[in-house]
Amino acid sequence: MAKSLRTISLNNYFKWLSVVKLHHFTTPDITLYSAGTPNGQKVSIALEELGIPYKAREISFKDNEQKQPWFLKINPNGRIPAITDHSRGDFHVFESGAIMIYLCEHYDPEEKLLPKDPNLRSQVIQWIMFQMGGLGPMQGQAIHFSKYAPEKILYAIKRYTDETKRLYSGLNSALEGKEYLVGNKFTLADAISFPWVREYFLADIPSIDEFPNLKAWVARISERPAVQKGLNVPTPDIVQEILDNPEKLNELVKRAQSVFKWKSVGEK
Ligand SMILES: N[C@@H](CCC(=O)N[C@@H](CS)C(=O)NCC(=O)O)C(=O)O
Repeated sequence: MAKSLRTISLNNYFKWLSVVKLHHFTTPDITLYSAGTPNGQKVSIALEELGIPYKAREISFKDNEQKQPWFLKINPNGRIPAITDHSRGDFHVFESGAIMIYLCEHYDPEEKLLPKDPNLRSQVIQWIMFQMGGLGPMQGQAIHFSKYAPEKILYAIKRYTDETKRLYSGLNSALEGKEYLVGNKFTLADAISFPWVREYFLADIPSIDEFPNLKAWVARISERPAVQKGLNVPTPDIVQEILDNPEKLNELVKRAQSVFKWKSVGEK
């Protein structure tokens, strides 16, 4: 590992000490391997919301670091995010949803993000599965075909964009009369889908005005201080840069295209 680790959470370290005293836990020592994408941001948002001390290690897609042998030992799937929990014998976890559940199982004694009540817990896990099996893969394809594919395949763009909007409408209905998806408080259910929905415009969806509950939910979550911190790990948040300066969209898409060099999905 040539790059140095960046310690980003001294505040979390002190916050955590009080939790340790109260619940007799050991202090966590976690490395997060990530890049500035929604799948990585979900995990840094969870870490920040839980107030867990951690170090972030940026994985360079430009150098294809995610496919290097040392990283494949941590995540055989060769993708970010992943974590290593040094406080539990260098235990590795990959797949963002699995990481978020792991963090709560070990480091959420106050049930901040994952309730213990079986019904509420089931509801949170249902939204985790919805995101991991539906929203992430579908919106990911919508973004790929509308922004990064070397040729414009209208059928593929429409198929994945329509499916993403269908998934948004499910979220919008679930949010009717509610501020958060489960149990009237922010949980993993919200943390996992939020970084994807907020970048709807990358998926050829010009606005989410037709989903007013979802739009208000995005605005509400964006204001959470821990969420803002998590979005800027391990690099400054590009989506916010585009939201602030929409004319930067093309420039940033070009930058991403050059990083992936037209890499197709599933390619090694
Ligand atoms: N299901 C995985 C998806 C991870 C994923 O697709 N990560 C992307 C960035 S968002 C990645 O590492 N891409 C690099 C590559 O495909 O080589 C998860 O949720 O952790």
